[in-house]
Amino acid sequence: MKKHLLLGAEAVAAGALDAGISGVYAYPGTPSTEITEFIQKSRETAERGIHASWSANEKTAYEAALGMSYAGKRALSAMKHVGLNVAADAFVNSAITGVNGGLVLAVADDPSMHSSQNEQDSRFYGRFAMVPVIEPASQQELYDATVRAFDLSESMQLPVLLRLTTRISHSRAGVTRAAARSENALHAEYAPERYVLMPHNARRQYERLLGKQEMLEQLSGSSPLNRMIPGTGPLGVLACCIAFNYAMEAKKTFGLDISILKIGQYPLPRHLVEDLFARCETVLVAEEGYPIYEELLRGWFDDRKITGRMDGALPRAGELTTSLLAEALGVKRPAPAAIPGIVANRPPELCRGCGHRDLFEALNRVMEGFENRHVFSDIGCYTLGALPPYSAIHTCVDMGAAITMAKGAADAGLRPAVCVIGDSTFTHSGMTGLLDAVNEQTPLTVIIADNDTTAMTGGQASAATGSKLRSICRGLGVEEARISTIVPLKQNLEENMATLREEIAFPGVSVVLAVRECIETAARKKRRSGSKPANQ
Ligand SMILES: Cc1ncc(C[n+]2csc(CCOP(=O)(O)OP(=O)(O)O)c2C)c(N)n1
Repeated sequence: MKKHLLLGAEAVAAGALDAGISGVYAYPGTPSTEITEFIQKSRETAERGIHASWSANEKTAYEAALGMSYAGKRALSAMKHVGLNVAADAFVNSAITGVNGGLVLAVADDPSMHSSQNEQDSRFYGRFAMVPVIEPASQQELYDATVRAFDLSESMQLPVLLRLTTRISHSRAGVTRAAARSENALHAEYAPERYVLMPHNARRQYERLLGKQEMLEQLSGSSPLNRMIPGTGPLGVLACCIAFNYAMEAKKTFGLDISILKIGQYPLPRHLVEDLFARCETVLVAEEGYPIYEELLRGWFDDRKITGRMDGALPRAGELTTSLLAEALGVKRPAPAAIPGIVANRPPELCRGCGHRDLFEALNRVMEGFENRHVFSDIGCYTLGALPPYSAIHTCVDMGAAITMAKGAADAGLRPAVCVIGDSTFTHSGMTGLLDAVNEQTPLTVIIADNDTTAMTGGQASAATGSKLRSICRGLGVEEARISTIVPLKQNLEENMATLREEIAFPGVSVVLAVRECIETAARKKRRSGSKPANQ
């Protein structure tokens, strides 16, 4: 059979296609974006008419996937770890309703925070919702496990959470694909007693969910994702997901006689874990993310037999590596090679020619006129405006928080209250905050940096840009006269400063649309059409 060289994220996408999904519902976010992009570009998506366009945010994505499952078809939802915070209400409650067609939620975590604002561990959500969680350790395993996850979802009538981490999502290996299964027929479920979560239904459904837990543990016990690699020495490793690869590499490289229990499916299969503790005097718990299972095991077994992130054998934060595991297993690590002087630190910066630069230039000059120069902002390429030379924005917490934080600060009396948010972030979760401000006539200026794309994550389509954004703001109740447009270009500096000054002075809600296409997407379009980009 032909092998395909796939990223881990792509292996998940291929598995979902071959499991017969009828749709993927997702919002971009590193390191999960490639799952959806692979499905969007694949031949079968066009041939089968699989739904593959981006959703406005992770909650709308997950709910649409749940709706497709309700209709009897298989659906994949994909997002980054912090996206699951946004989708959490739907996700946790979907464990109570259960599902009809197979529903898999692929979530990519980012330990070490390479491109994220935290390193939260999505396995927590799986445990919290009490659904099966899988975290395969190789690209082939990701493919195979994704296919099986849809069967598991249908047989248990539960959503399945598939967790990836950065290294597994963003590294490539050969994957053999199987023949694709056909899609489910439309068979919408008429079961209001499951899907109408009024208290008497919800209580019964919750009991049903509790009743499935024993079966889920049995299924973990027989899952090919969980297995023992026995040794004869006193040391053992409980290795979750990619930590399994590191443990195997350490065993081989340093000739360690250790037992390794590979864990890739939860709930944790107790009999396999008991077997590991019976074999070994000390067990190193190696998990990327939080020490969730280490903490649990410290309650199950003699605490003194356990080592890991909680006692400092492994660092409490960040990605794991083979050498970190080897050191925790008693191998003396050679001092790391010195970084050659020629390798210089290169902090990230806005692209040369990016419209965000011209926006920040104008905004900084206007803000110089105020004693309070706080500018609330958000997540996107424009977050780089927090760094020199602009240092123009002063907050970035979670998607949408620019508007709501500025509102709260305005309520506290801060003047002026100014915020900058991107087009995709505004439609993701900024719109409701603007409605709050309109309802209370908060003195607030919202600058929407509309570059016609979701640039930060690679240029995916944005849910609303251009005139659509203006209509949304009008629809939310912003006065027409208080919605202005500027084009952030050097030659418009004075004019743009005048507009910003005027809107910031207005004692109510005003919106400034700063509209200029992202130079990267513009260049890509030009390349595709064969001509040289004008702005490069
Ligand atoms: C809840 C959540 N979902 C997804 C992401 C990943 N992400 C970071 S910024 C961003 C959107 C940026 O687009 P936009 O607001 O249009 O700004 P631009 O990068 O185009 O300047 C996304 C999807 C995230 N950080 N948090």
